[in-house]
This record gives sequence, C-alpha cells and structure tokens, in this order.
Amino acid sequence: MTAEYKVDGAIAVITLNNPPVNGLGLATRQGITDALAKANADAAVKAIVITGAGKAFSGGADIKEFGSPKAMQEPNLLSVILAIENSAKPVLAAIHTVCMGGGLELALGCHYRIAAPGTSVALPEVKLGLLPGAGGTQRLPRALGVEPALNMIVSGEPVKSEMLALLPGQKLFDKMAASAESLAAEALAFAAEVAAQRPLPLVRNLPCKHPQGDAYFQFARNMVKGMSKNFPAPGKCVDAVQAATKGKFEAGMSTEREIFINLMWTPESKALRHIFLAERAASKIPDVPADTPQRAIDAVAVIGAGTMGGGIAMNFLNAGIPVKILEMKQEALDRGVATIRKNYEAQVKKGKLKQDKYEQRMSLLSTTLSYADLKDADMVIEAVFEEIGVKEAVFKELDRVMKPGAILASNTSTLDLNKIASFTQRPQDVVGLHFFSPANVMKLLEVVRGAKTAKDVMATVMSLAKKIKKTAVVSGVCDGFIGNRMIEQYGRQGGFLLDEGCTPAQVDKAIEKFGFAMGPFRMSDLAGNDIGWAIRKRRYLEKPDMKYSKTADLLCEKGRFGQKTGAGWYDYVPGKRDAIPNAEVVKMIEEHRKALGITPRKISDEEIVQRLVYSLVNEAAHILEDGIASKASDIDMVYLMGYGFPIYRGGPMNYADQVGLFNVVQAMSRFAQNPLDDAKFWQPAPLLARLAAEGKTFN
Ligand code: T1G
Repeated sequence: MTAEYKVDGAIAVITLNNPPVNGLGLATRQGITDALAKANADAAVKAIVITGAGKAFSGGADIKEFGSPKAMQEPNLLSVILAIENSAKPVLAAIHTVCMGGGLELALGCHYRIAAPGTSVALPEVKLGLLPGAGGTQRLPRALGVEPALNMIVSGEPVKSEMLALLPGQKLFDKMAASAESLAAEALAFAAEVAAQRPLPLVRNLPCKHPQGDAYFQFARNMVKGMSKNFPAPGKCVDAVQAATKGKFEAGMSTEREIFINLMWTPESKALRHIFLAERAASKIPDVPADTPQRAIDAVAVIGAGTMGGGIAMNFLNAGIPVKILEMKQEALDRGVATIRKNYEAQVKKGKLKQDKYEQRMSLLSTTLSYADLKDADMVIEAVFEEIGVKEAVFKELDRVMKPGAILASNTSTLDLNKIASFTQRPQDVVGLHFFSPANVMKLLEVVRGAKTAKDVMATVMSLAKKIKKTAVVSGVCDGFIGNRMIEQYGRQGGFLLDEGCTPAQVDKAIEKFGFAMGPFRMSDLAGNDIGWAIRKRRYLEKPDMKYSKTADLLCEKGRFGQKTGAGWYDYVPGKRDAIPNAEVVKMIEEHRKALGITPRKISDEEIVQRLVYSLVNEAAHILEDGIASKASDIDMVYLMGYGFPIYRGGPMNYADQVGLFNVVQAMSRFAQNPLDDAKFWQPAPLLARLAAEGKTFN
C-alpha cells in the first residue's frame, strides 16, 4: 500500500509510503482518495492527518510517470487536492524532511498544516522546465504572500520550514512542531484541537494582492528574463502568479493549468526532466548491485601538486576528507599548496567561503616528499605527467608502499588504464578517475573501469564521487574514454569546415548560437592548442590513414598555442578573454586551401551545427556498441557536465532523439557525399542505423 490508513482514537492518519520520496504516483493518489472517503464515512473519525513515511513528506509528483498516461489518469493531483478541500472533516498535513512540488501543493489543499523544523520546502518544478501544476501558483501566494511565493516558484530553491514560519502574516504553517520526532504526536493533538472547528479554512479563500500590482509583475518579468535565456518556464511562473492576484481562484487555476500543459510538451522541459533522471541513473552500474559493500575512504593521497593535483585535492578537502600531497621537490609542493590557498582565499574574498571553513580545509592538507608517508591512505590518485613511463614508475612505487585494499586511481585522460594497472600486482584495486580541468570546479568525473577493476572499488568510487559533488559517469577503457573520444570527431569536423571555406569565428558563432558555451576554436585556445597537437602527433602516428585538416598543426608551428601565448586561432589582450579574430590566421587558412586546390564555398550555420553535433552522436553510437558507455543518458551527462553542451537541449543523444534519428542519418548520408569530408566516418554506426530504421530513440 503506498498510502496507509489507520485510526488513532478519533483521528484518522493517512501515511504516504511510496519510497524513495513518496512520489505522488497514481497508486498513491488513489490511496489518498480512498482513505479520505473511508475517514469521512467513519463516524468515529473527527479529523484526518496526512503525513509521509521515511525520508520525506513527499518529493512531489512522480517524475518517472511523466509522459505516460498514468500522470494525468484520475484521480490526478488536482482531484486529490479538491477531495481534501471538500472533506467534511478537517484534514491536517504533518510535514517533515522534504515537502516539494506536488507534495507542497497537496499540503496547501489541507485545512491546516503543522511542520517540523528543518523541513526543506520547495516548488522546484521550474527546474524541470515546468511550473507548479496542482495549484501551487495560486495557493502559495495566498498562504505566503505574493513576493516570497514568486521567489520560491521562480527559483525552485528549497527554504527551511522555520524560515517560512517567520514570514509576517504567513498562513502556510498553522503550527511548528518542536521537532521531527514530536511531529506525529503534536499533529494528533492539533487535529483533536481543531476537530470541531467550522467553517474549515481553505487557502483558496485567502486574499491575494500585491500593492504595486502590474508594475511589480513587470519588474519581476524583466528580472526573470535576464536569468532564463532559452528557458520559457520562469517567465510563465510570473504570468501564473500574476493571474492569482487577479481575484477569481478558478480563473487563476485554469491559467496555471493551460501554462503547465504547454510547458510539459516543450523540448526544454523534456530535456530538463531527462537530465534529472539521467544524472541519477549515471550512478547505477548494471552489474554492480546497489548494496555492494564499499571500502572506507577516510584519508586520500594525491601524487602531483600541479594544476590537476591541486584541484583534485581541493575536492576532498571540501568534503572534509584529509589529503596528503606528494611531490618530488619541495618547491613544487610549496607552489601547489600556495595555489590551493590562493583559490580558497579568492572564494573567501567573494564571500563564497567562510574564513573558518577555509582554515578547517587547509588543516586537512598535508604534504610529503616520501612515498613511505602514503602507506595509511585509503586511496591514492596520481595526477602526474601524461606519459606512460612516468605512470609506470609511479604505480610501481605505489604498489610497493600502499596498504592492501587501498584504491590506486589514475587521473589519466588519454593513456590505457589496463596498461597502468598491469604495472601493479593488484589490478583489481586500480581505477581511472578522470577529472576535468579545473578539477575543483568541473562537475564531471569519468570513472574508468579497468578490465580487472573490482566491483567494490567501483561502488566505492561512485559513492565517493557523490560525496565530492561530482557527476560520475562510468567509462570503459578506450582512447579518450567517452568525452575525448567524441571530441576528436567534433574537432576533425571543425578542421574540415575551415578547409572547405569557413573561418574559425564563423564555426564558433554558429555552434555558440546553437547553445554551446564555446565553439571548438575558442575552446581549443582556452585548453591550449599544443595539447591537441601532442595528441594528434601520437594518435595519427597510430592511424596514418586518418584524414584530418592540417590547419591546427600549421597554427601550432607558428607557436600560436592560444590564450596562454596570447595568440591562437584568435588574438587575446592580456587579462581579457575576448577572442579577437586574426587576419593572419584567416590568411593562413586561405593559403592552405589554395595549396590543397580547394575552392572555398559558403557553408550554412545549419550545416556547421549538424556536422559538429552529429559527429558527436555517431561516435557516441559506436561508444555504446563497444560497451564503453552502458547507456545513452550517460553520454548526455558527459557532454552536458564536461563539454558545455546546452542544458536546454538535454545532451547530444537527447537532442538527436528530438531531431529524429532518421533525420540524423539522412543528414549524415549527405555529408558522406562531400569529397573533402570523411565519407567512412559518416557511415552511421550500426546501432544508429538500426534505431533510425526502426523509428526508435537512444534514450
Ligand atoms: N518523482 C520520482 N522520483 C523521485 C522524485 C520525484 N519527484 N524525487 C526524487 N526521486 C527519486 C530519484 O530519482 C532517486 O531515485 C531517488 O528518488 C533519490 O533521489 C504537479 C508536476 C526529493 C530533494 O522536482 O529534488 O510535483 O535514482 O538522489 O538527494 O506541480 O530527489 O534512487 O531510483 O535526488 O535525498 C517536483 C525532485 C516534481 C523534486 C531528494 N518535485 N527531487 O534528494 O535523493 S514535479 C521535484 C529532488 C511536480 C506538480 C509537479 C530530490 C529530493 P533512484 P535523490 P536526495
């Protein structure tokens, strides 16, 4: 039963019990209305309490039901709330821990509300590209006041119950319980107290006005427009709350309903809902049970105090885990610690970090020049120079000194993890933790599973990733894992586009208009063109027949490595990030074209975007076939969290699904006709061809 019913004296208690967060799925909604009818039919029952079992009152409508007929099937949430309001006996919501979305809307339909302190209260629908669709935009302004309600609805952020209870004139909470533990007893007492009170108070009957009226909402609309580029929902939240101030409750409800249904079908909302589930699905590994025992990680060691080592160390310090950093020379250690200190001090200066927190984190950091000092660490992460010989020396040393059961992790981004594991006697303890620079900022973490990596090591690092607030995605072992293997094809297309007639600025502008944070050339200037140059030299030695544009090599031969040399594809003024097109570079590209005998052609933005994005999709389909990634949504998470793919498009695979895989394959067959492109690459991966032919999707 997902809505349990019991009578305690003269009080009926309905307990939502739909783990993990009492999502208001169809069965739960049905359970509530059945229990309400039962309580109203039982003369011995004088009042009714609704509460939630486990770690939530309710996390809202069941997101997993969206898009299925169940979501709208009667009794839908509106009907359940109406049944509560129309109950002849008083209905109280006893709220604790989490009360969000439809859960809060359900509570707002009750006649009374008692909350435990510390409850996270929110209407987070806007984060799913929606707005509250069961009266939240009409009742919360009446219960809390227009401005605090609008702030909550537009931000979607949780507010603690005790803070809301302090708002002057608020009618959200009639009572605050002393604690979560005493909530049940206090709710029963409160129910007995109001059992005979009539008329039953209804939030819908409360007044709803704003002194500045339309002027306020115009101000709110302008504010929201600035922060919600590409997302329609926040602006619609303002419209719905404004409708609440126009008087008639029912009219406001129909405005909310119309907007809600329209938003439900927008690509932006589908993308955000996909991301919500994809982020959580990424932490699940098909063949590693959720209850796999984990190794305790109470102390971490990091090898290398460079940019990556320092950034990696900060993640663990931020999570309260002590870190010991090892370097070869004292001055390298001093430099690394100074950089960590500088990063924290910058956060303290911006008010993002309290001084005492900063000092506490620094107190968890220690350094050493000797491997012997690492023997008590539960996990070690090496972030040394990206060269297999160096990795071999480090892992042989780690194998010698680390205690049995310690996890040996490599931050390698391009080398073979299985080879690295073979340098030790304990390949089952070796795993890849590919952080993205800057490691203390980027949320993405590729967890590279070696052929012999133990399942409990995988379970441990996935759970640790959550603790250090990373979105972890499991990758198998291949050149470039998931993200960098895909970006190679994306970069190749960028080069071909230059050879065929584009300038770097034209390519960047087209894909930035599509929504990428940075186009391929600005991004390469930021990362350093010499990085790609070194990888190309190594990679194309192994694949001499691989076709690619030589323009990037010509650029590097001129020493134009990007922002770090003040010049790359673009010029840069010291201290500024603006990418200034450079005529010399354009001329270099033109001359290169001439040398190839290519007559430049005008290439549309649409073709630029399709070739860049579909090159990601096709390579991703191969990655899925090769078992390097276990699900398409994992690949979306990699590109959203690590490569600036626009959130409102939900990732390359979600975007391809929305375009239609048949259309993607059609476009690819056109690109394959282009003699200057790589016809072989544009043969659709068998998985992609099959899904397209069957009219199916990746996700
Ligand atoms: N529906 C279905 N499953 C949900 C869920 C929900 N609303 N919320 C969480 N889960 C699952 C989640 O997928 C994961 O499942 C597990 O619970 C733990 O989640 C009409 C239409 C509640 C603060 O947007 O913010 O109401 O991966 O890892 O860190 O107006 O989950 O274990 O299988 O996040 O403790 C509005 C979204 C819905 C709340 C708990 N509600 N959830 O955080 O656990 S739309 C939301 C959260 C709506 C009405 C509209 C958080 C949490 P699994 P978790 P957590």
